[in-house]
Amino acid sequence: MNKLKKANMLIPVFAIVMLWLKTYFVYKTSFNIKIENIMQEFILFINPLSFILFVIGVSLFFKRDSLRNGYIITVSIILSIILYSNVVFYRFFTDFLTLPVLFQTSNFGDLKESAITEINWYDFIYFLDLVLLIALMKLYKNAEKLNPIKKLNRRAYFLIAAAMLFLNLGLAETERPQLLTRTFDREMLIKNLGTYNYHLYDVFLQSKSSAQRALADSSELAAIENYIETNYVEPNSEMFGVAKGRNVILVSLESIQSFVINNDVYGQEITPFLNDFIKDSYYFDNFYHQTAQGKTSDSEFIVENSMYGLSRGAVFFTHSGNTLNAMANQLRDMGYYTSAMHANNKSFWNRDIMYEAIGYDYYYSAADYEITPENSKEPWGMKDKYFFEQSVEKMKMMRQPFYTKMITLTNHHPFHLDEEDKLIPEYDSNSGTFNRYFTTVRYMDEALKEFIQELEDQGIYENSIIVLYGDHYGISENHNEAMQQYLGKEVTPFVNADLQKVPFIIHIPGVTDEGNGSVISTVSGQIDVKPTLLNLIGIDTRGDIQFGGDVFSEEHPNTVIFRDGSFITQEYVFTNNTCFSAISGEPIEPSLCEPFQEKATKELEYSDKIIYGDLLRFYEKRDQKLSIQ
Ligand code: GP9
Ligand code: MN
Repeated sequence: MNKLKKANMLIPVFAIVMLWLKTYFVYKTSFNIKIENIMQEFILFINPLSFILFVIGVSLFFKRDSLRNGYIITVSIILSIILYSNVVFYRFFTDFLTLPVLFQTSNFGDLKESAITEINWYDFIYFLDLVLLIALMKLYKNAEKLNPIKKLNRRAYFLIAAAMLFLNLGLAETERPQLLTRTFDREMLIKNLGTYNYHLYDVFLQSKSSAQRALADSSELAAIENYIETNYVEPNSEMFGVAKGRNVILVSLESIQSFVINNDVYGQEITPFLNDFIKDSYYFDNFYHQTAQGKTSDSEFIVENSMYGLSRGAVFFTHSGNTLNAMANQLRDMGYYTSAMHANNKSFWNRDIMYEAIGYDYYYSAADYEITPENSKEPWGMKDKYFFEQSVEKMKMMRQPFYTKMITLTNHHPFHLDEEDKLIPEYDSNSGTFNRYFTTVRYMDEALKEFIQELEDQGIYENSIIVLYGDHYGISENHNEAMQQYLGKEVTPFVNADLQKVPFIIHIPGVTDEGNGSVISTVSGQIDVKPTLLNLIGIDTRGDIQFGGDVFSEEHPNTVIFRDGSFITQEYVFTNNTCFSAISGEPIEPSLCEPFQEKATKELEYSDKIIYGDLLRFYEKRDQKLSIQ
């Protein structure tokens, strides 16, 4: 009898303890969670418990052993899979999963190869406890008749579970006030709430955003319009309209970071073409990517709309039905033929759907390119050189003026290249990813050189402006050790913020070429691209819903805000919840950063409000002041 009773609770208790300890083990070994004091460590330790207690606690209601065990093992498997998916995701993105990302199923095929490189043979240890659990269940199989748990005991159990939850929330609130209202930083949530509660919270957020659209009305736009008008950046009058009537060729450069510019690997230039090209262009050397989980698609959204992406998931997926007033929409209204060119499946990042809203007349996707085994390299398919070559052929047929947004692909993780395409040696460090990165960047640089030449040969170059920007980082913090070796200095949070710089290059034939370019060091980001380019074309953006400003303007605020609420100004770098001096790189008095923190929070909230409420459907389009003819 006594043995039976013990077995009664043994299995649920074992499952609880194993899941709990495993989760904590994963926190400590697979995620890089910054712990500042003993209290934070304690919160981290207890935070998986409340959720596990609740869900395993449900098993106390079962009357039959087999049912109860079936339930416990199912829950354990599901939680283990969630945990492990986070581990794999984190290895690649240094981030945690969110519900919208999980539903990006059409990406899964293409991402598979990338993900596989992040799976290790020893990962079975993440599931070892399940084997023990099953063994234990087998061992006590004979105890078929369960002593039903007394109501009182069950109550006591759930009371403990609830107490655990409130203890956790209470401690988290003292450690991090307003945790749930300011959800820009996923790491903070995981650290304080625990991974399972966080996922639950994520489900809640997702439902909330669906409700938000239904409830939004036009009055919400007024305050935002006010804010935008107050922060409006007047164009630089000398630059306004400089590229009027020209074709706009905007190229998104995959995974390129600014540290490769004018840099070398064992004495060999990484980007010899770009190093020359920037002398013939406006080159912005303090320009940052502002993407989050939506990676390339976030950069596209930000660049096209001068609005922020979302803090969770990709707006391309979560809000592809929204009304937008994108750069492509506006150029199309001005008589431009607009298109996007990218030799990948059209549904990747839900582009085929989202591009309709952005306003491209046509999307030249994989189906429009001649892709053969000879001109492609798995997993990402068509190599940049061929992509550019075939794209120019298409451009020749386009009605002018045209606007086209091209997206390169070869310089994508895992950075694989055919032998004949390797123009410089790999770097030598403990990270293969990091070592290969330089060779694919070098390949992309060569492809760009041929592309510009081709544009000249085909007579498209003269009447166009060519704009290049990096979409997001290529080297995540997982490769810090290798990065440290390469840079010859420690990758502190401050240095890491600096590494988020990506190139932004505006090349205007007849204006910037023949050595007439210049380096512009305004602190800026992808959010500034739309107003900057539209002003060059001669389109006034006053009255547009936008959060960026013309980078050529004296009035530009010299600030960039990131999706997690961190920011960089000329004087300060606020990252990792620490205020640094931008000059010395040393931590400084937090209060110095506070006014900007408020501005950053407000701006991100406004941008989110527009997206969640689909507020641009209420936006009255102004008459365009200029017509291109
Ligand atoms: C896929 C390409 C890469 O089409 O844009 O996407 P990423 O993984 O960089 O977001
Ligand atoms: Mn990308």
